[in-house]
Amino acid sequence: MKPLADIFHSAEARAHSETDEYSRDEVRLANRNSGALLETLGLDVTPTGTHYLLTHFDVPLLDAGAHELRFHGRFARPCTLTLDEIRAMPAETLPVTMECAGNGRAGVAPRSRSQPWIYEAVGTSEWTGTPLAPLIETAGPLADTVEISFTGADRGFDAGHLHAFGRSLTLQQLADLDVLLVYAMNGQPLLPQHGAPLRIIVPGWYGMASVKWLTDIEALAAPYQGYQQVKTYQFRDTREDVGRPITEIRVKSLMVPPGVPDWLTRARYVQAGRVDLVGRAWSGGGVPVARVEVGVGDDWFDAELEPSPGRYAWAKWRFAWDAAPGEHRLRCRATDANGAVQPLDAPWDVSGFANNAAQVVDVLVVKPSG
Ligand SMILES: Nc1nc2c(c(=O)[nH]1)N[C@H]1C(S)=C(S)[C@@H](COP(=O)(O)O)O[C@H]1N2
Ligand SMILES: [Mo]
Repeated sequence: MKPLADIFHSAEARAHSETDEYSRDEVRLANRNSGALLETLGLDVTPTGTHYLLTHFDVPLLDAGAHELRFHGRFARPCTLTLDEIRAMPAETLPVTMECAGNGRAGVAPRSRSQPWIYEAVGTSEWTGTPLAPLIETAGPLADTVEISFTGADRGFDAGHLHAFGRSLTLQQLADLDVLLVYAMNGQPLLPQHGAPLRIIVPGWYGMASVKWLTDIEALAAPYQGYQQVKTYQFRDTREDVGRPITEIRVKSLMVPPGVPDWLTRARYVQAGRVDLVGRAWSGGGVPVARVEVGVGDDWFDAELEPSPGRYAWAKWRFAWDAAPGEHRLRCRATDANGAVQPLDAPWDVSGFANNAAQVVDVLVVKPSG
């Protein structure tokens, strides 16, 4: 192991990995940040216990009874709200599909050493809370305010920088996005790992914007410089690239892997005949999905698409596959209403962000026995 001083004081970029072998550090991260079970893609709402998790540092265990949310900085009326006061405000429940910007990272080569998601960092929950915009308006950002920052109670190091997890949104983004200040997930108080007692949900954006364990909302007269805003969540072509901020979710789809799996490889074993393939498709920024296609080898077929249960929630699709005996590579790809289509190969990014390449499921189809 490296000397500890090197870990905490070095701003050196993490080395890429060219191999299919995962380091102990990546396996430990994968154990902490579990992903959704793909078989739950048949459901509108992901069961809370299988919703993916992405926590950079340690989960802070906060006391809901004593929790306070502070509005400070360039506000005309700075204030502090308790959870009871927030719960007494007009409540809204919104189904929102959230996806981690790192989802698909393991499919981008060479691989950035980080949480090695394959497909599973996505899920849909019914989030309950109060709309954030009216609260910001009540606090009254002064005329020189350009951004509002959101800070969580968790802190730690990344590349030698000690920081609290925080993000910001411009006033224009706050006006355009339906941001919710959330205290419940699927009708239950937030679990510790999902941000209890209070978080925000930024619908249509990748998950990093939805700050958990929220303690501070600050009005800023200059753009926010928090590490997770300016350093981590940026698209970069090269390590030297200054980067472009990651915002809306890219169009994507996934299927429930059919048949039964092999324990270790998850390859699928399916009986020949009609196989009902089902899955979900979503896009960012409230843009609806227009089309889903299923690939069987090199042939593509249109799937049947159901209306989505909400502007920011994924839509169900289904396709009846007439499975002939043999080995098949199944894929699915979605197109959104703006005409954006999922690529077949992973888009390049230094940190492996926003890989929305079509899912691949390898299937062995056998003649029905008996
Ligand atoms: N305070 C805080 N908020 C956070 C994070 C974090 O590490 N700390 N992770 C972010 C990222 S990268 C994602 S993808 C989502 C994941 O939310 P979940 O764990 O509830 O699924 O939370 C976001 N909010
Ligand atoms: Mo994430």
